[in-house]
Amino acid sequence: MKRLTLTTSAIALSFMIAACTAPEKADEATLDTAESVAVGVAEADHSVEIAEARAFLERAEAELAAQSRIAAQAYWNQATNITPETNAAAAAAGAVSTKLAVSLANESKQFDVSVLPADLARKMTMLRTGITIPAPSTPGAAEELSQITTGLDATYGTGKFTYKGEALNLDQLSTIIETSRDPEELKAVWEGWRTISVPMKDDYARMVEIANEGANELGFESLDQMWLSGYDMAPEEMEAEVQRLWTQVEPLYEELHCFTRAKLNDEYGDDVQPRTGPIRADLLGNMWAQQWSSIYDVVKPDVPGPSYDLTERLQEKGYDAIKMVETGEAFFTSLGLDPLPETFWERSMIVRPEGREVVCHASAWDLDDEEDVRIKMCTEVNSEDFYTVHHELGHNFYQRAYKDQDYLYKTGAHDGFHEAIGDFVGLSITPEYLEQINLITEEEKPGADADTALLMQTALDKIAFLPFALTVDGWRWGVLSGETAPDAYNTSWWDLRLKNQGLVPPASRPADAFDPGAKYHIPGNTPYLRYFLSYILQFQFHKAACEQAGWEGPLHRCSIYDNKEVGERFNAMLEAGASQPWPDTLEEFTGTRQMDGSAIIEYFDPLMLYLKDQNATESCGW
Ligand code: X8Z
Ligand code: ZN
Repeated sequence: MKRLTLTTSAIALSFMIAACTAPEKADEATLDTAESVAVGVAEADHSVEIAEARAFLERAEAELAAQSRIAAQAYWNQATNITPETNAAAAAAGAVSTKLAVSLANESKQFDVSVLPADLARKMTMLRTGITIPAPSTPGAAEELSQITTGLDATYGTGKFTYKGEALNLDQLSTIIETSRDPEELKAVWEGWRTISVPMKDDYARMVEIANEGANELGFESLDQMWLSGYDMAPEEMEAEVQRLWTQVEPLYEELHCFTRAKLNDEYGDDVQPRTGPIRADLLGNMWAQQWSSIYDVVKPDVPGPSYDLTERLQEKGYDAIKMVETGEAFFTSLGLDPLPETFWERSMIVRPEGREVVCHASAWDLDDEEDVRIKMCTEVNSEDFYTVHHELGHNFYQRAYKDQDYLYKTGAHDGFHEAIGDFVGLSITPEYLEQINLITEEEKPGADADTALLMQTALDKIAFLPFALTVDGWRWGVLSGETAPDAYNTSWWDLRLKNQGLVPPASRPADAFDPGAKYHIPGNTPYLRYFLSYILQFQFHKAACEQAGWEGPLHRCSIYDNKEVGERFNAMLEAGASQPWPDTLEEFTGTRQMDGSAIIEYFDPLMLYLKDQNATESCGW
């Protein structure tokens, strides 16, 4: 996560949670008397170093906080108005930020963390691991890197493809992918959007080169290792954790893939979508096939479902973008959190402005690390954006909650927590809740017989997403570690798309294609593992919160709306920020210290039974 915005991490500092090696404080260890005396002497010997470390960190935090405000404003100006001038200003601010972060990280090397008290050691480690795209201290490197990252961002943000004589932006092209059921049209638009990233490839490769020099200088073998160091454990342990979590949910994805493929085969026939093997990526209702709920009409199980459609309902009830955000805010305040500050409403960009280019990909911002929180979205009145509003507000409420922490602790317990907060709230948008806020009537509230249909809608987004998230950072780890050379960028992408998601492109890809660049977080340099973790964690939070609320029914029917007791514990989790190792924070809210896929499995259990039954005659897998 970038320090300054949550979702565009290209240029700036990203002080994520401290890594693996933060040692225990000596005085916390269990020691016999003789050793205690020895340690006492040793501690006394280190008092000067400890005092110096404390002074250094105070200065570092003050300098970073000041630069962060300057850079945040420059990035905001660029993202909400892309011009050569704002690009240049953002690039300049980014270079200053990177140089400051790198120089402080290098300075921190003089301190031996093993003799420091835990909180100082933790902050030192955060300084060393928290830069998303580091530059080496070679003259000119930070400037070159910043130029590249700002340029990549702008290329993505202004990307257009001319279809049927009209230059269409990503929103317009996405609408076609979501709504068209004409395979020729889908293929044309899908391929068309991927023309915008062809020119990114050389810059991307150069960026990887410079950033790896930066990572080396900070003591990491390569940048992927540095990214994986932000989780209070060794990078290899974290990779094993991810694999463990994926193993828990993979069987459910395979059933969903199998069922979806059969429905697509029914819809389009063998020539377009065969009944066995991988799925054609352009048929899944999303530009990147990351969430599939837009093709619910095609995948719909043959069971009773809810009689209303949330998008239609929002439109019929006269919702506009502001009302959607107000409704999201009202959920958080129903839990006892304070309303958003007035400046949120004055300064946020909630709809796409006319007459200027903006980065439309939704993001949440914290411009002063105090009260100046904002969102930037091109909100449309539909169900998808209703959820996205809750997602973004989750970031803002988190930022506001930890504002009194020290600068380096003003971030999520880990980046997956930050992404999970708003989505966790979104899991409480149940039929019961929709009735409470008058979007549906009592009579329209679906009964238990609609559970399979409701769960299918959710699974098309939440379960389909998991292997996509693994693909994005699986690809990036290969690239950043040097295992994947530039000439293999695109083939490696499709190898992983096939392996993890069981997807293929609609036709073979051109030799110059750079398909990863057509997904925001690649040119935007936002690490993606956070979303995988979030999709696991949000169900863990939901289950824990429902237990706190005394809920006894199925998890997918539980809503914590208006529950102040849950809200209090929720707020405590948010206020902690990154001030302690994330397992402590997780334990305080959920009672467990490990991330765990069993809550998401339990949530979808009735659907899993249905899918297995339906797939019994299919030949699943790819
Ligand atoms: O980028 C986002 C958020 C902002 S942090 C809108 N998400 C990922 C994506 O769109 O790819 C949320 C889900 C995954
Ligand atoms: Zn987010």
